[in-house]
Amino acid sequence: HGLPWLGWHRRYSRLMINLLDHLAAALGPGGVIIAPEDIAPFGTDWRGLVSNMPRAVLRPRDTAGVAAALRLCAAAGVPVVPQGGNTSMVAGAVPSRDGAELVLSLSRMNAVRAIDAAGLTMEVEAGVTLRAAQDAARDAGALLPLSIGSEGSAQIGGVISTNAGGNNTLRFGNARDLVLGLEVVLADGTIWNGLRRLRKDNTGYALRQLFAGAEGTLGIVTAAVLRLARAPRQRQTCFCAIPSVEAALDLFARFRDEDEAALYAFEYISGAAMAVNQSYMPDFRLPLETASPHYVLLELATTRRRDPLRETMEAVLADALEAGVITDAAIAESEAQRAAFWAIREHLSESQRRAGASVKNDVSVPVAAVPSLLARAAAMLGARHPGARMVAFGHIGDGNIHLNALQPEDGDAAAFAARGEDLMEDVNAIVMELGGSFSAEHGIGQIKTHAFGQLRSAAEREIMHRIRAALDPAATLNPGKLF
Ligand code: 2HG
Ligand code: ZN
Repeated sequence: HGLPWLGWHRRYSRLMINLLDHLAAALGPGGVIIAPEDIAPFGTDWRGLVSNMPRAVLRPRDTAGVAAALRLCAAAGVPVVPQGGNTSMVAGAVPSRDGAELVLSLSRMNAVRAIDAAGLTMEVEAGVTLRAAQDAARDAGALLPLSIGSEGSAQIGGVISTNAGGNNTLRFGNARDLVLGLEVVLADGTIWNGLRRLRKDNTGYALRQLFAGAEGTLGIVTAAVLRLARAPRQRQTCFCAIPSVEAALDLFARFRDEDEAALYAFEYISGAAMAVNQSYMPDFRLPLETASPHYVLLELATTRRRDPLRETMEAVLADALEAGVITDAAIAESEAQRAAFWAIREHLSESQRRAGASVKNDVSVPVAAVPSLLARAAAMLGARHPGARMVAFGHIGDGNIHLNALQPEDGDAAAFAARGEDLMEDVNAIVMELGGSFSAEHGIGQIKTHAFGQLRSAAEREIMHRIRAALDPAATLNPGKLF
């Protein structure tokens, strides 16, 4: 067995050629890609912040293939970067050094292995996209209650490894809360099959929780058993104009007070974020008569057959309107309209990407502190980063705001980006004072490592280092991330 490309790549050392030859033999046809034009997309992150080409891309078809690949790479001491849909907001799934690492793509492991609609679980492979998993659950009459803007591309392995959050965290928790069982391959090729589908399994360390959110630094997730929910029988979705951030929290409290279990999503969009959308979203149409300084998109849902959900929605809105907590509202009258409301929310990230360079601050604070966070951040930006536009939106019901700063209009993108680290530090100082987190749902990747080193205690980092050293002593799994 020999590789046809042997000889055309002088940059490959003898060791690397040997390794790639063994990997090609282990992974079979299509299992190793090295042509520069084919590997290029695997080296650049979604935001275009980092571009480091891998030496090669590995595409195993099954768990045994992942194990074989990691065994060979460990023996050669070559680092491996696991990659799913490559939608990380913190460059967590691309190499940290140019030309020195291998990317291991989970894309070919894309089987939905089993769905238990009565037991409300599903077993999926790591390369299944979140949307494909949602669709499979829905076809079986259930709900996979995790929804994020990138769900069409994001894959289950990455969703779990980064403990993704999104729009239904409020009601169902983060990705880790949906993980009942996991299958993981360690750096040395050891396979841990923990694909149990039990609601109760109290047998020592919760290993599945250790790997969730570990950003691929402890092992590669190859399959998972996810907890499902019953499919809602009714939904009511509403777009509201609100006069202030305080009013958004007032509205949140009203809905929670009325029917907490029915509150599936409660999202905030600032007027500035909406304006960016208006400029960059194709076919943008505001669902309300007039523009507002703030908006909320909220969704109620219920599995109950006889539940006056629409009446609940209308009654709470009427009271809120009367109290001046909202100034306008539109309730979706069809599935198409509901989709249109959500499209506006889910396009914010893409619109902002098109608008130029930005510094993303995915932060959280106790929910009651959100108004103070936004006010203090706006004042700080005005004083210390004049021209930077604050484009805030996010999961306000969780206290998680994407407090993003966009480069000045007609400003210089490179000059703005050069001050990005300072801006992030200034925002994080406010966040820490309010008892918050500098990364609420996007993780650390290679963009927030500096903040992680500065803002987490020595003890906390030391615990993580020791866990990492125990499972991956040579630190060959996703190097340059987290630490
Ligand atoms: C969202 O909530 C994502 O849309 C992306 O977490 C946030 O682009 C962002 O900053
Ligand atoms: Zn988000």
